[in-house]
Amino acid sequence: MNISPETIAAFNQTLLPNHQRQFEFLVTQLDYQGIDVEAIVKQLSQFQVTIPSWALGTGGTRFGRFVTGGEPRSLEEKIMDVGILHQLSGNNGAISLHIPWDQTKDYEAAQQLALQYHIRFDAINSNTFQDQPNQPYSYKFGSLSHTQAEVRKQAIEHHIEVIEIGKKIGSKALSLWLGDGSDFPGQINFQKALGHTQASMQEIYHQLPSDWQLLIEYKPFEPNFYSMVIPDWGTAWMICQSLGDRAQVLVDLGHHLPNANIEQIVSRLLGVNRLGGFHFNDSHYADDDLTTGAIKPYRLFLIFCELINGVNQTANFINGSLTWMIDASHNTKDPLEDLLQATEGILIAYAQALLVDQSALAMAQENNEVALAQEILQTAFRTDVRPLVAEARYRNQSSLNPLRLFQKLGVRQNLTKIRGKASRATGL
Ligand SMILES: [Mn+2]
Repeated sequence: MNISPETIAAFNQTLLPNHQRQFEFLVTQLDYQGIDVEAIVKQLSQFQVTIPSWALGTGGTRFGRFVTGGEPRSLEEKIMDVGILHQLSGNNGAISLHIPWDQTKDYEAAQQLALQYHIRFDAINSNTFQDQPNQPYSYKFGSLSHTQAEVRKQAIEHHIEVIEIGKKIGSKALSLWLGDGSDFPGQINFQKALGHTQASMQEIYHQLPSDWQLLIEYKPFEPNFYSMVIPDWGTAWMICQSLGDRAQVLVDLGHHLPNANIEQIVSRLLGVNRLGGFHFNDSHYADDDLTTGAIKPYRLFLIFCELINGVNQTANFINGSLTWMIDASHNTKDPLEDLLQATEGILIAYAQALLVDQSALAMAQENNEVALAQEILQTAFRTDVRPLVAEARYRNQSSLNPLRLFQKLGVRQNLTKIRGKASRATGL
């Protein structure tokens, strides 16, 4: 399925008069504040958020899974779905694969198909948190951290295989989240488990092509409920330090204990040049994987403020090496509608952060003007920037309102007709 530029243009025509009124009103306000609107719109139109292959189907919970209908049945159909998202939004020009879920016989053909949709392959993900059929050793008691050398060896070899697949499709990063840990006190030796993990990662790191990054993702609990081998950014950073410059920490918004100050973590990692990537989602309790911006939009905005502030001093984060990906999965919403909403939420937070008067904020901080500093941030956050985001999409020849067009065209109904009601995306 394809959404043609003509279809998008015709739809945009119907929304254009109203959009233009809103955009011009906002430009007048922002001009008055001395903000360079053109520069912001350009940054928004260039910003690309990667879609993970596993978010294209219903995620489910440990209690069950409700089908959506028309879920992608193969890697090719997953690429097509990301293609649809990118045609609508103009901000989803990359897909992140997960091995073995996305294994295919013909990676060349997958690459060709992605090219047709103007999609590139972002970081590739490994999986040692579940056993695969015919696998000699089980990961029930860990993988890279396992007490037995043969299990660790199997897990290391899996990662090397993932790198080989990544090379075929043009990925430039291996993303590693380790489910290893323990459920009960005394079950594992903390020092030994970390030592094994570090040694295993060293072997993987040595196999990494010179222009690749190793992204290490931390998580405080789940699937293990007493301890995780890499529970926090400090441990991930420690491992990165022992590996080398191309090992970087990946921050997943849902991978923190309640009320953690994630923006400060982002700032710390940027400060030591170890922030490698980001997984966007939102949560109320733990790793809820809800739509980005649906629960705590102010926190998302504050994170973007730190990103802009920190990266300005080191590198340009849009064209730089940071990986941006949505990592969400749930049971109730249409996955594609959810991803469009998440992309919008991310772009809104980014746009708001771009409005912050950085020099005024720095001065307020230097002078300890607490109320003023807060006011500067809140003024930006409370601006309705949706016309800026829509304008960026319009200039990309994408839809002024992606979600509405998705629904109007009956995309899900069409996909269900082609793929069937009970089709199931490969994954968990
Ligand atoms: Mn993640």
